[in-house]
Amino acid sequence: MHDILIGKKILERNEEVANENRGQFEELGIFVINMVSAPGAGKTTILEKTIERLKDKFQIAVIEGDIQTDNDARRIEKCRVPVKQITTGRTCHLDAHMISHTLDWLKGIKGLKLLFIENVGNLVCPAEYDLGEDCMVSVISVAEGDDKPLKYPAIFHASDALIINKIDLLPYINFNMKLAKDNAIGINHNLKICEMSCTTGKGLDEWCDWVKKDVSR
Ligand SMILES: Nc1nc2c(ncn2[C@@H]2O[C@H](COP(=O)(O)OP(=O)(O)O)[C@@H](O)[C@H]2O)c(=O)[nH]1
Ligand SMILES: [Mg+2]
Repeated sequence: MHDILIGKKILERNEEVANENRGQFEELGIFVINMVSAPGAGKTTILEKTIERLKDKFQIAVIEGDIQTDNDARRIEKCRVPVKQITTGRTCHLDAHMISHTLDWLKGIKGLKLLFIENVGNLVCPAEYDLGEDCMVSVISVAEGDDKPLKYPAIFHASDALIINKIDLLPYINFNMKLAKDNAIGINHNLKICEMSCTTGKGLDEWCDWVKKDVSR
C-alpha cells in the first residue's frame, strides 16, 4: 500500500517537472523528441544518420541517457552537434528532473531548434516518465521479434511513432512485418510507423521528412 502511494507521488512530481520542462522548451522554440528502445535496437545509429542529413538545415542538440559510459555521447560528438551525457547509475530511465538540469546548457545553444533525447535502453520504465518532450519515438529492430508491441504495450501506447529498424536483416530472421505492425496499431492506432535500415539507408528520408515537418510547424 505504502509502496503504491510513494510510486504514485514520484510519478505525479515527475509530471509537474515535465510540464515545467515543456513550458521552457516551448518558450525557447525547441522541438523535443524522446527516443526509446531496448538496448541495441539502433537509437544512436539512427541519431547519427539523422544528424548527418539534418544538421545543415537547423541547429540540433542531443542528450544521451545511459546507465554507464559516455560511449554514445562520444559517438554523437563526432557528428559535430552539442551533446550532453546523463549517466543514471542504477536508474533504468531518464526522468523530468534530470532533463531540467540541462536547461541552462540548452539555453546557451544559439538557434537551437531540435533536441533529441536518447533514453536509457529499456522498453518498460521510460513509458512511465514524461520528460516534457513533444514526441516519443520508439524503436524496435527486427532481430527482437514481432511480438514486442504485445509484450511491452505501455511504451507503444505512449509513443507517437515507431521505427522498425534493421530491415536489412529480414532475410535472415523470422519476423512477420505485417503482424508486428498490426500488433503495434492494435495498441495505438495513431502510431506512425516507419520501416528503416541504417545499413542501406532505407526509410531514413521518410523519417527525416517527418522530423523536418514537425520542427518547422
Ligand atoms: N544490420 C543492421 N545493424 C544496425 C542497424 N542499425 C544499427 N545497427 C547496429 O546495431 C548495433 C546497436 O546500435 P546502436 O545504435 O548502438 O543501438 P542503441 O543501443 O539503441 O543506441 C550497432 O552495432 C549498430 O551498428 C541496421 O539498420 N541494420
Ligand atoms: Mg545508444
